[in-house]
Amino acid sequence: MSEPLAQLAARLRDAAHVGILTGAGVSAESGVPTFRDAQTGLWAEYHAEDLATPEAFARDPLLVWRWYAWRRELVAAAQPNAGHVALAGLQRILPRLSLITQNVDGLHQRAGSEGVIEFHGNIQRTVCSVERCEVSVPDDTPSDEVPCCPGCGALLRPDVVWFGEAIPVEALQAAGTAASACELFIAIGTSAQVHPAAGLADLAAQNGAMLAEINPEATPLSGRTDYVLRGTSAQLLPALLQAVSAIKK
Ligand code: BV8
Repeated sequence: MSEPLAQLAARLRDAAHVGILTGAGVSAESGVPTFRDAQTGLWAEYHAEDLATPEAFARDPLLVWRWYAWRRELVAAAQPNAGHVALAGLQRILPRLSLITQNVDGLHQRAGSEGVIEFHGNIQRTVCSVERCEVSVPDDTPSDEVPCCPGCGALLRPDVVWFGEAIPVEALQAAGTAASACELFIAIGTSAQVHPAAGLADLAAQNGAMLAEINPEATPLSGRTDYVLRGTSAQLLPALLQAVSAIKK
């Protein structure tokens, strides 16, 4: 076991409240491409940041709708990986673990994590683009049409936060409360470039929390962390769970 992993495990075991922020890297080993990965196939010519915006949807709703339909299928076929499962295991043995995710794939919930704070929404939910109420997509929706809200007739859209859109108030408040109250905040699989999610680590530190990062690569957060575990979440999180479980309180 590496020294930093043993130290982080000991810190986890002693913490009354742990805050976790996950990013696309945690779902990478489930086959869900990260935002920094190049898109594949027919989406290769597009950048995610250019499609995940209200302007893109207004300009070409069918293109954006099809991109999300492709991602929904990819996510539905994906399975939680060992990293997702280990995080659910840590939540079960620690006094309090608040999980904030930037991911919209629902894999943490499918792995058994509870009370997941979906900071950027969830791709499996579809809402009216005007009323924002959840709507189920009619099965007989033609593939060359964006379905419309049965209530008001407006276009339907994925229940995710696009660039330039505000984080849902409940998620923003819950994440802010957790980050401010935790003693240890761990950023896992995130490039720490998307705000305001990336600011949660600083909020935690300003309130006295120790910071840790689990990522194969350095990020803008790395220099401000107390613990750094360089590697993938599917390898390091099970090892961390095992190390924490081995420490008798
Ligand atoms: C807002 C849902 C205001 C959609 C997403 C301050 C400074 C700079 C910019 C801004 C700022 N404030 C606001 C902005 C603008 C913008 C922003 O941050 N832009 C960035 C690009 C500079 N932010 C916004 O627009 C936000 N809204 O601020 O609104 C407002 C307020 C009031 C009223 C109106 C408006 C909204 C941002 C949310 C955007 N939506 N997702 C969808 O998914 O389609 S964000 C999207 O990006 C995903 O959620 C994804 O999670 C995220 C990308 O970040 P990461 O998760 O970190 O993923 P990434 O690919 O970047 O990195 C992967 C990491 O994993 C890497 O580090 C890699 O090394 C690592 N990794 C790889 N493999 C593994 C691994 N780690 C572990 N294990 C592995 N195996």
